[in-house]
Amino acid sequence: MSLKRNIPIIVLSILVLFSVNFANAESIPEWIKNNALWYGQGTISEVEFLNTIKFLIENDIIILESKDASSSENLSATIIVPNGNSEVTGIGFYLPLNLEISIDTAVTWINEDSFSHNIQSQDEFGTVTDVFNSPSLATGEQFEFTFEEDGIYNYYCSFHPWRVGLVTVT
Ligand SMILES: [Cu+2]
Repeated sequence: MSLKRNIPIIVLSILVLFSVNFANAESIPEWIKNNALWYGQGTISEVEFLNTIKFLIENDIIILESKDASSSENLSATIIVPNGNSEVTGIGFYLPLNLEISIDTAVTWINEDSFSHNIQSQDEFGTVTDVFNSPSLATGEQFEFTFEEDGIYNYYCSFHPWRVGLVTVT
């Protein structure tokens, strides 16, 4: 297996796995530009070429930021309380009815109904718990809660107790 043939794949992988910030291109030393040229011409070895990339990373000329680290800081999801949510007829389910999220996701309920609602966590027997409890939310108001532990969370609206929803955290 030729490392040289795989260099473009390796470099592409770095670009995919990380968001790469190239600092000022003028900060790239001349000898590195030459190394890239020489590597393309086969004058220097693969190891020497990789060392130039290593140099760029170690000297913060190529700045790698892990996408995993940056995206886990702002996980978020939304549950809509839609028009018709107050009615007992079966329309107006929470959207989505069962929200599936990862730990540390901030969930925002948005009341888009013309009636006020609240969001009250419940145990599996329907008893209100103090995990998350919103005040009364008028039309357009919202409530946010961040789920820090896995589990299946039931909730309902105390004004319209037939209206139940689920958040599944894994
Ligand atoms: Cu309600």
